Amino acid sequence: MINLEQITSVLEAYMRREDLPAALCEAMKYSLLAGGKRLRPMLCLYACEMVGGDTEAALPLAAALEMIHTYSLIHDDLPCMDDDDFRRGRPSNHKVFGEANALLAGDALLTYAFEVILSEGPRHIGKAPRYYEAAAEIAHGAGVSGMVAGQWADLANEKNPCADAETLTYIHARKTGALITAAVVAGGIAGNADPESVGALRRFGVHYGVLFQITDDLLDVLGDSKTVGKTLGKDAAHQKLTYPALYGIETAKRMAQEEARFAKEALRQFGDRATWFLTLADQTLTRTF
Ligand code: GRG
Repeated sequence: MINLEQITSVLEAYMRREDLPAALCEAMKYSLLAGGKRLRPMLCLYACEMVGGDTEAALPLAAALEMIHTYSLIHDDLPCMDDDDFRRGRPSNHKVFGEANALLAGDALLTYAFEVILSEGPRHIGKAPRYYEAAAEIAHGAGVSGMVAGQWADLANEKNPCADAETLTYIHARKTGALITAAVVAGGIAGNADPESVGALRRFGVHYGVLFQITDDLLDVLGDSKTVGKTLGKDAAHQKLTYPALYGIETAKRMAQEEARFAKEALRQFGDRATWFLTLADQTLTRTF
């Protein structure tokens, strides 16, 4: 059974190691264990299960995905980036621990993610023979061709009056979509999926990533900050290039519906086994957090 509590208890276990420096560990745990939807670990574990893999072997990959995602949120909230005081329903990491410590807590989560993946590999390679291929997919999604490139382009295009639809797609396919796609694909590869199934999972990830971003942009305009757990209205304040800003709210909503349809179609070959993903796509359209 894959659920939020299971993922949180795996994360807690990884953070319970006695040899980790206590104060740094506190700053890491403050954000990692603060809540959050655990979307990326869920995508990874459900993809592994859907293709008939052993989800136990994918657990370190799933935990690492959440650590990487959490580091990106901590860094994104820093004054030199998106400058946000509120995240996951509580003050941002740097508001509690200071900027330098928040930067280091993020660095520590990013590197610890790969320490977890690599040190757990030998234990799981028997059940997940392509475990390291899945790990490479995560590194690719998180790094220089993925999330970091997207964040770079996002910052570079703030207040850019010439930024267009192509730039918007470039930014969000990487900043948000790359780690989401990596989560789904890594789960499939850890489950030893055949190339056709990996291709289907990748298509789902790409479309679901766009869907997730459009709804994130819409929440920033239409959502309730208490329910979302972060400051809203910031995209407009920073003159960010977003789907509602470029296309208007109604068109952005229609685009989200279309992306949900493409995402669901991508998984047609899995039939009923894709139910969790199909439900997720539908629920994302009306999400409130
Ligand atoms: C600092 C390299 C670097 C990247 C930052 C994650 C990110 C890239 C920016 C955050 C800005 C943002 C709101 C992006 C939209 C999509 C997104 C990643 C939302 C947050 O993810 P959720 O909704 O958060 O899954 P929880 O807290 O539920 O895990």
